[in-house]
Amino acid sequence: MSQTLPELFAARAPEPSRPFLRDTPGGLDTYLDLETEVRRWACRLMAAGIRPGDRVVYQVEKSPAVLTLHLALLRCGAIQVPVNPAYPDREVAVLLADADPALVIRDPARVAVPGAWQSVTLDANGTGTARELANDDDIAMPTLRSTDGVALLYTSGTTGRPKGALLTHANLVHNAKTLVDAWGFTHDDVLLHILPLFHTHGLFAATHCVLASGASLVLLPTFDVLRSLEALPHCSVLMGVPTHYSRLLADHRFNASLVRGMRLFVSGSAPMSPALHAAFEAQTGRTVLERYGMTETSMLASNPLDGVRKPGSVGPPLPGVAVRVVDDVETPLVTRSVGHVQVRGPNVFGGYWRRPDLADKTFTDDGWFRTGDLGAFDSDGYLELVGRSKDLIISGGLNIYPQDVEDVLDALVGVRESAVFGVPDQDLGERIVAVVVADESVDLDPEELRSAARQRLAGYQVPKRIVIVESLPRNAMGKVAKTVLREVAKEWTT
Ligand code: MLC
Ligand code: AMP
Repeated sequence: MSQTLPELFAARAPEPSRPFLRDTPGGLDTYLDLETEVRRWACRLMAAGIRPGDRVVYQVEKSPAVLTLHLALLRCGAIQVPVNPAYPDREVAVLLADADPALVIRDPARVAVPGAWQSVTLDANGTGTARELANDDDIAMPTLRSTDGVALLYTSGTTGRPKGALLTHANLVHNAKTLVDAWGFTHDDVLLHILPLFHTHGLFAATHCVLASGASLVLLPTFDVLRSLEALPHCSVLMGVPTHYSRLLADHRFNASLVRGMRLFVSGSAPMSPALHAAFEAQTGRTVLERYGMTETSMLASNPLDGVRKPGSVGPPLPGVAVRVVDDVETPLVTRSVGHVQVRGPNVFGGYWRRPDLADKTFTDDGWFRTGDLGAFDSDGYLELVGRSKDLIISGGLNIYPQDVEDVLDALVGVRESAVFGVPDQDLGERIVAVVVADESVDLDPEELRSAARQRLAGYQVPKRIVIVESLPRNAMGKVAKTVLREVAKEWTT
């Protein structure tokens, strides 16, 4: 029978006295605390007029209050829109215009919400005007359906037309149940939560595995190597992006003895190099379980909990998820042939918010979702990702769409055109850089361009280096040849 997320979490909730948050201030020590707080917030939100299908945007720093808010919004049937706190107001305004929210919740430190949206504040301590929303403890919670929308996660297009992936209860229930089974979660697990709470990795994969198994978690407000080293001996599972693992490995205290109580390390959101896998094994005596996911699909493939984990591979498709590799005309390919990765299953979203125009590009005629990733299956049915057909940089597990950054650079005074691309980086996997062509007779200063770009982009989107060039290399079609630029960039010293 189809379930909603609140039904799944209720069915899997442990004894109310069981721990929920450990070593984490915020008043959510037990599942009873969590239930009390979630119920209170759900009533507040309903009393404030939030109804099923309403969008509620939150752009707040990571804290236990975000978990409460996430769960309360699920109960109200609202479509939640978590937004990266690093986004500047200009980008937020674009998302707000698209999401058209009934309520916006932001950190009190930020300036007023751009636009005429009903808004309240909430800070990392769980205080703010959101607490002043009228309460009505007797308010009835709405009946939800598994096909209802749960969350809008914006992918690219913050400088152009936004693309919000709309995920349903059915999508996320499938993901949570599948991961709990595949990764062997039980209520004895303690997850060390180091990820942001505005992406599918930290909000859904990590948090929902805990809630759908009655486990507990240590919630760090930001990723911090020292605090992680302190917490790890009290935890059993860690989920991170490769940058987390390379930063932990850089500290010699991250070793076999420290992690002896850990049963599982999961990596995803970006490729983990075989070298990093090997370094991890050499230093800890353990292996990382690498998996593959996407905002639009949640988790797709995973190396096994028990059995062979292959570095450089993301493992077989997860149960219930169909993955195929096809050529340019969408004919399925045989084992070991590299092609476009496509996916189908109950985990796959239905489409982008208010963007029916994208349906044909997003899905094939027979309903397969085009991931934009390139890969091949090996003879054991493990998927190996080898690249991407989409123009995307993944830096420290965060996606940067070059077009978004090029639009900002091109709009700067004195810039004729620009090209943004990623180069290999030891720490971030890929590092964003840009080449810029100046208008005739204009002398551009790269550092001034970076500062100007910073006014309009989130910090992680700002090119780490800008190089002024005479012209951009182009292919026969007139498209900027980024492969040529990547080769040229290899000569750069930093
Ligand atoms: C921060 N900065 C980055 C960056 N993160 N620059 C490039 N790439 C990044 N990923 C910049 C900031 O703008 C700032 O620069 C400086 O680095 C320090 O900021 P910080 O906040 O102190 O960053 P730090 O703690 O070092 O963050 C690194 C990180 C973080 C790896 C912990 O980026 C992170 O949490 N990444 C995980 C992202 C994630 O959860 N992805 C999942 C997506 S879901 P300045 O100049 O502004 O001061 C998905 C699907 C799936 O992909 O499969 O899971
Ligand atoms: P996002 O749009 O933020 O959900 O990012 C999804 C993209 O991250 C995928 O399409 C892949 O390109 C990439 N990705 C996620 N996990 C992995 C992985 N284990 N290896 C390589 N790429 C990955």
